[in-house]
Amino acid sequence: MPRFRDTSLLNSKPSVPRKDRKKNPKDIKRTIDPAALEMLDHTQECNIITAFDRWSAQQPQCAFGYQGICCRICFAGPCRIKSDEGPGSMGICGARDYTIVARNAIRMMAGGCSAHSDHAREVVNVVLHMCEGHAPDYKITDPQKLYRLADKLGVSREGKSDMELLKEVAEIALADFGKQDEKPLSFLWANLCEGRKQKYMDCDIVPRAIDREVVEVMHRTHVGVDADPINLIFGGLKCSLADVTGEQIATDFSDILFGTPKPVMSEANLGVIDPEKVNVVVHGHNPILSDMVVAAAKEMEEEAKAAGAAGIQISGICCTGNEVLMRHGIPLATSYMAQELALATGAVDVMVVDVQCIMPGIRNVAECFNTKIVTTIPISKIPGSYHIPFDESRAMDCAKEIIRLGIETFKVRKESGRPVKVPQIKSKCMAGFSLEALLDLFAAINPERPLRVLTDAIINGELLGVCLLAGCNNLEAIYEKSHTEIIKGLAQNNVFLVGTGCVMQAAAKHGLLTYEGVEKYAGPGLKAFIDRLYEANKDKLPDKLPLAFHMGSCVDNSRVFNLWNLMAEEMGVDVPKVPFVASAPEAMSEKAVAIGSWVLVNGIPTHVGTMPPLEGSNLVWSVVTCIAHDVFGGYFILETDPEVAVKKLVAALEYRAWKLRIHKKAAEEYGTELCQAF
Ligand code: MSK
Repeated sequence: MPRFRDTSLLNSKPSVPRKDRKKNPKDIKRTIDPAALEMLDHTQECNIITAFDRWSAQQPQCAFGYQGICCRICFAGPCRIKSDEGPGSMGICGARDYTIVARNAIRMMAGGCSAHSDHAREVVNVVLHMCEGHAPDYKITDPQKLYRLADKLGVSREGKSDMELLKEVAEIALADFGKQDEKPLSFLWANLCEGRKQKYMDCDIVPRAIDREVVEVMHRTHVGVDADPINLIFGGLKCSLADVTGEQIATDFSDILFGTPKPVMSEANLGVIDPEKVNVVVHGHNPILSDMVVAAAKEMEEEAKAAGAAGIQISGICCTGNEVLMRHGIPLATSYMAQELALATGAVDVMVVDVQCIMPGIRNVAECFNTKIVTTIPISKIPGSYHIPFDESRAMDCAKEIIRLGIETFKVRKESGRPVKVPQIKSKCMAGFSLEALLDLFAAINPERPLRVLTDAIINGELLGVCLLAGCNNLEAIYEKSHTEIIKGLAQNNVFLVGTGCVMQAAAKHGLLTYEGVEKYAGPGLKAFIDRLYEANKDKLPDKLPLAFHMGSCVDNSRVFNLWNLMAEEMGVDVPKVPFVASAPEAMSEKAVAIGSWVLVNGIPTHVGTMPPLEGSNLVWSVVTCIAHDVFGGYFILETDPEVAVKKLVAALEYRAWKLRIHKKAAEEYGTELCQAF
């Protein structure tokens, strides 16, 4: 086989070694978001403390924790290992650096899996209760999605009402959480291409039940159980596959309940907060609550006007913001790292939260104003906040109670005459690209085989490949700088961009979810591809297509998981041969660790722009960056410099596309099967 032109960039080693990763703790203005910068001046002036100040106060952070070699799983410790001192440095129990780093890492995977899947369980429970008549405010909004799901799971639809069918499908989902047999998870197996199924069976990482895999990780990482780093990591990877199953369940049932997203226009950044309106910010993750709040606000518009407001402005933060943006075009206030800055405007009347990514610090900022923080879920409370328990049997009443509190707070705000500070900064954005919506765009060009539109564009070289942009914000990086630079850099290299979570919120805020973004940053191949898609679909689109395609919330990474499995099937290969990469430029949460792990196991090279706590063990480092490639085809590219990250992601895509073309040519020339080696 001819040699690939340049393999120097096919490596995972960060270009900046640990000792040179310098940060200036005095510079708290670690962002490129103009609205956040304006608010940071304001918070400094008013002595309002936010995450940006706390980041500074935390410097320098513990080097043991940073590298993953602080062990706290029993209280004989904490034990800190100096791996460069060799085998003599062990925990009190004798645990070596590799055991400690691997144990810590897979506990993070289990944490992420718990969060995604508990979110999913809540959605399925609402569905079941609705089918039994106990959640009257919910309904089946997308029956077609239900039918497709039933077909995929092999559930007969004959003679069943929609509610009966939905109940049967929901029971299969619930079984995936707690079944006791050794069979694979239904919602995982129904979505995998054959190559991946075989790989997971060969590697003995087929998850059996979501809850069981989390419990197994907690057990095997208890003091004195599993000390073998490879065994530990493979156990964690099994749990990460349970995580994607939870995400799949959450997405599928949310679409059935609230509708499968379609392209929609909206706006993003703090400028969407309107001081003349009752401002209710939905924050967290689960659409079970936020969708109902959106519906309640529509019904209560007149009540708000009677109180002297110009109306009700709902806006979103984090992934519940993504959920209501995708389905209803609700604007985004901001993303994870700037959640306190939204409150520091003084114009938010109620911030209603459910689960995940809610900083406890929001309560302190809210106290500076009359803002009400409302928690709604029994497992997620913040001292000093209001708690309105969200009860699915009277969901609309609960949502109205929250809006009413917003109206009352608005009245007090207006009567007080207290000034507010809202940066007049916002960007137009297009979102709503579910997998179905993407396939629909492709189908306008090739109705029989819609995915061919994308795969052909890659094979003929118009596109270099596809990149999933996922993950959080992390002040280890400059807030939203890596996100935006990586999006622009990949677009210039003709990479088709799909994304979820807070990355897409950054893209929305910086004008990258618009056609103007295409005109400014897309390479000629990507621009031609997006223009062709638009031309074929212009009658049904609200605007020209954007530079990056927003596919939803964290759990909606399942949509992208479906996309690359379908691409693999369309191309007749296993996933590691598909020119697909992923990037989490500012990863932060345990959920991001779980996602990154299953993306890797799926066979996708995965860039992480903030260093995960793995550097304490060379062995674990080698497993996730090198051995993972040989076994699964995916590997981590750990790179803090966004410019270098773009080069490495482009190199990974070029290598895959080059190999695929050569193998295809060889198969055609010699009349053989397409080589499956990656
Ligand atoms: S909200 S998990 S900070 S993407 Fe899903 Fe953003 Fe990460 Fe939370």
